[in-house]
Amino acid sequence: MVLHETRTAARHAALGLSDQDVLDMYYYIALARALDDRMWVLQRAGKAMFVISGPGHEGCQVGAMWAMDRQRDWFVPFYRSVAACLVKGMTPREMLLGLFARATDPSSGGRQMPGHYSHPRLKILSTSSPVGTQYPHAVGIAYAAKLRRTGEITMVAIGDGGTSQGDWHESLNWAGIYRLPVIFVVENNFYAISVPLRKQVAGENIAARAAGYGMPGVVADGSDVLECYRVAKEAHERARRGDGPTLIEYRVQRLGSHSSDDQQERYRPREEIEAARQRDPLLTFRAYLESVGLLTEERYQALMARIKREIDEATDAAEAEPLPDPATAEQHLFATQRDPAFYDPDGQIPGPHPPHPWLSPAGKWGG
Ligand SMILES: Cc1ncc(C[n+]2csc(CCOP(=O)(O)OP(=O)(O)O)c2C)c(N)n1
Repeated sequence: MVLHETRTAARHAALGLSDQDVLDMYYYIALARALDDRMWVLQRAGKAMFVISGPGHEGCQVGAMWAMDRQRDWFVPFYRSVAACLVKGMTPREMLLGLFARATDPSSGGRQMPGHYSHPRLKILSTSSPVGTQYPHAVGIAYAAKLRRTGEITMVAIGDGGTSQGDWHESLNWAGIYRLPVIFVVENNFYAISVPLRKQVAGENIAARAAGYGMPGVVADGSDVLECYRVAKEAHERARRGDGPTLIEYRVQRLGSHSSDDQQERYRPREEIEAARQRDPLLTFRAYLESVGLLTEERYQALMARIKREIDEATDAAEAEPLPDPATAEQHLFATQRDPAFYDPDGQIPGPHPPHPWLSPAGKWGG
């Protein structure tokens, strides 16, 4: 027993993670799950129109984001990125503001669908609903970072089905050629809504495709949080050295239905759903922390009480916020300052182009 503890304790220490780090990682996994559960309850209670979230994906997301510089680096999420956005700095209240479509929602002022997280100050980019479109955006950020020598790394996430999109392949191709500082994450939960992986991906695995784009591809078990961290750390170091992108395939379990508009029991065998629950990172990481003596029953209960309080407070605070003013419905949808020299309704190409009207003379946005 002592031998086992010593060996497993060395696992996180050997990766450069402190005891506090791994306890904090567990906090975020559990916080994300509690927020997730709350979002579903709110949707079922008629307080939110739709939920799409990430139960089962939290372990790999926390592991991956732990390897990033949360201040300096960029994150381009997808709808399952609840835990990753929390680690990056979004609060449960901010995420619930999006679910309730409140005016103060940082993602979009209540305009985006739930699950489309973004936060300009935290360098979390807004994503579009068509799956795959976040990948070229991430490559664009990475390309700019390389040209400007900012040292910023970009991480972008997608599901396995999303890798069938042309955007995905074009992004890897470009990033490989220009050796861009980007980490391509695929959270492979083996389903795209009800379509199984075998109908989306031929070949051994998704990571193997990296070879065709001249970058390393790695597979990691999403229920092994420390392994998820290790591969992301390696990818981050590689990007920082200027060696270019990495493709990471995290194999995860989708513990619930695709979204609140889906019923997975109609297309997944009961045994498969049961087996998925055994790989829940909330359980596997808790078992690890217990095995190394870090998560005592007392600590666990205190953590759960803290999380429940935080989620309750966040729910009340977000729900109390006002809805957007209908008079602002068109804000951020259409350009409002049309400069005739810049915008030519007759189809004539004007030139030379003046500075964009939204740019200040110093070239800063919003001037
Ligand atoms: C281009 C496009 N096609 C279809 C959809 C509808 N859609 C939304 S999520 C989704 C499944 C994507 O599956 P996957 O990438 O495996 O991610 P998962 O939801 O399993 O995490 C689909 C088909 C969409 N949003 N965009």
